[in-house]
Amino acid sequence: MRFSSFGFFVGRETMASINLILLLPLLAAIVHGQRFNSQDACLAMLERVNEPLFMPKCEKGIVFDMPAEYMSPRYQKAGTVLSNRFGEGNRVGVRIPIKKIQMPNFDEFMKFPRLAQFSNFIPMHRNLGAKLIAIFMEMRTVEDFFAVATYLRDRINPNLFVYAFSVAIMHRSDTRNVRLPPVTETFPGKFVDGSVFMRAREESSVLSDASTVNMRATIEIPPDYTATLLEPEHRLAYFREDLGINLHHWHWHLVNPFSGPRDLVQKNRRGELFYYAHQQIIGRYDFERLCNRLPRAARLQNFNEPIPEAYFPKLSTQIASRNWASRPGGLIMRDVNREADQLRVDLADLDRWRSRFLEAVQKGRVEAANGTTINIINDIGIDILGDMMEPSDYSINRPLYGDFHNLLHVAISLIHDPDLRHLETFSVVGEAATAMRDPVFYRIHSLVQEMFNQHKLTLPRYTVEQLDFQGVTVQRVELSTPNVPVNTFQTFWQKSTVDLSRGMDFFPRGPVFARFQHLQHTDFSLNIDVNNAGARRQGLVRVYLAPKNDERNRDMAFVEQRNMFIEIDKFLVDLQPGPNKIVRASRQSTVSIPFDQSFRNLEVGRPADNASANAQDNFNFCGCGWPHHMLIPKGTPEGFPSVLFVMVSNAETDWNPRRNPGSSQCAEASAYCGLRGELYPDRRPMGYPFDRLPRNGAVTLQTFLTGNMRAQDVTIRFNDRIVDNTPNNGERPRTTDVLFPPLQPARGQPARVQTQPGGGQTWPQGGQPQPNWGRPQQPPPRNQNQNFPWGGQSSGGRPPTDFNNLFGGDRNNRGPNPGNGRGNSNPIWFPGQGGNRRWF
Ligand code: CUO
Repeated sequence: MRFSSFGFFVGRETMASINLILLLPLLAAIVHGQRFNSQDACLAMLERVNEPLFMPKCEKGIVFDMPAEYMSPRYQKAGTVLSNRFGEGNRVGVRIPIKKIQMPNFDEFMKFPRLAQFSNFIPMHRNLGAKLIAIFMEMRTVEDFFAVATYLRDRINPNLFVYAFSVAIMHRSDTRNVRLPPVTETFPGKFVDGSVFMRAREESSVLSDASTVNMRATIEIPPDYTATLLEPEHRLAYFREDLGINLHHWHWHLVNPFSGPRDLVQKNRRGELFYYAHQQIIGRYDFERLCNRLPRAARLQNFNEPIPEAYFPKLSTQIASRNWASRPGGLIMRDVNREADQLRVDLADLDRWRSRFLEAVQKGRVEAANGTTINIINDIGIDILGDMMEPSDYSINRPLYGDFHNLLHVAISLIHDPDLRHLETFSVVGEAATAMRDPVFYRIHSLVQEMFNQHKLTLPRYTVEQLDFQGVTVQRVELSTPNVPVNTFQTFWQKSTVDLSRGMDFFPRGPVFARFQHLQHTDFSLNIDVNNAGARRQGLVRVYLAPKNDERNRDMAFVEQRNMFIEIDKFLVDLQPGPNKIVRASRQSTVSIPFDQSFRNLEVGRPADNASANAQDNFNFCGCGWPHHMLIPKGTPEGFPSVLFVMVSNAETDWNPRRNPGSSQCAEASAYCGLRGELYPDRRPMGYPFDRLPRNGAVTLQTFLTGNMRAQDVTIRFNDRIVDNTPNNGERPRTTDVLFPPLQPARGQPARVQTQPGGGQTWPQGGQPQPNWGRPQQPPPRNQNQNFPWGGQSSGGRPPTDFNNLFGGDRNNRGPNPGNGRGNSNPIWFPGQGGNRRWF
């Protein structure tokens, strides 16, 4: 379906009129002294989604100059009057012209109730979302796109609108540099205690004018508002309810929608990324559980047994002013049959789909929809299984393998009202933005991981030759954190403040600050000594962390421990012949994004429209990474024994150079999210080298190590204190930027490498001095920089605008390799699996 703008319906003989019509928006812009600004328009669209669009939005007072018929029928008369009246006062700072185009019939979307909750896990909702995304994506120009969005925004369900609009903003070539506000701002009700709104309303109405607005108190969100420690699962609330973690999960699913236009869904290794991102979530959660003296999460095995985990979210839906449903312990899933959502889920179907998945894994091949079978005992198998499990639109055979993971979310989320007799909607586990709050999420995904793991057990084990990097030896790994003994991580609580006013649709306006507590760790750096017996070359450094002991406080068996390694960092180094000393700062991690990137106020400090492409790129970073404050598990006050693993591999064979080395905006947190418009950087299977069973004889981590690896015992020491970064000079912060100074050096910088011709030099007592954030100490030479996918020289150009090339194209493309006839001669495919690497 493609909709033409109004002008294109006019005949050829009226070209002059066409030109005039096409110029109208521009003329309107000139009249108002503004030009169309997608970032302003996006922010205004997503502010106060329950409030009509003709009202001024954002601090700037943005008003859309739109045709009267775009306003919702309820306000068409009043809207025009009001909109003009706003213009008479000071409230309008920016007018955004909206083009008049011919609107198609949107009845299908309007039938979906405006006050309903929207869940992508429900097929009917998902189809609506996919259709709306397709409409947004197909609009020819950014003005047409915003015309349709403006028309729909006050007519259709706000949750549906925000989802499809956000996906389109991220993926359209003409808006991909537009930064979305975090969903915590658009729908704060999905993230913070419902009582915050009542208190916010009171503060806003009492302290409403210019002389008192700055006296509004910051609203404290206590860390223990969903339960008490009588409930053992509540020990993990700081993880499950963390704003950054839930934002990450929301963002991940926005970047990787499982339904929609083909090029948008079928990204490079998408199914495998679904596997890996969630495998890491479970690994991290289990790590935290062990730190809190709780056993690892048990997978949900029997769909007919009571679920002991309870969850009472205490969140308000905001849109309908209802509470999200709670789930007392001991409820049992039942078949779901809800006509209004066109939804039927039989538990027997879930059982059947699970059996078919496991049968395919056992046989080592899956059956495609056309009846052919496809071998999955190879590197691509996990990608096929990921799409099949979720499933995405590109499940190999949806009728046979079903809708397992999505409908398992749905069945549990409707456990309290499976047949709609109480008119209740789904609970938090039914939506990506809220699912990770509920303990049952981890039971669902532990089951999913176990099913994937069954497949990984069938794969050939890595041999020493495959793992080793000839001539490269990791001689020493040392973790240094200021003011604590070497090889110790230090964690503590921190309080941070966010402004929720964008999502508060009540008057009077003004800031609404909420302060919450979250885990944090002290900055650390890794010091790695590597000896290179060969010529100068590039190495790829993988850094993982795992617990040492199991629930019984005994050494964890390596076959289990390999599932517990969480990725901390991955980066390239330039290895000179002889000894090399590598220093890597924690803030450079390519797993995480800094806190202030998740929550930054997009109206403050944004580069001017005519700023350089680089300045805009650096502002418009990708928000998908793991939150940096949750990079290191909590540990224990006495010190939680863990092991830090470092492996240096051959970058020539393991790394995909970037296609667009100058487009830095999403480069920083590739590990769980991939890179926009690029191949997944690491050519090895995700989770390598721990994704498969260790070779025979490698029964411990120590015996698994080859010369290019090293394991270092470390301790995670939790300091039970709260650091409040709120300035105490009487002025409250306007944004979290104030609380978190800008992070430097740029996260695209490679690790600092020092070569020590004489060798043998040790680090000064107490570890490395803290890095100088203000200035990279040893930038790589210019010519060498070009080889670093992490940043390198900017091309100075804009990101590619060809939508078809976004996200790296087809699943098979892992970059150049000889085995599949797609590229150069880098031997990334393992000799043990045969030379002919045909996947199908
Ligand atoms: Cu992210 Cu089940 O896929 O929540």
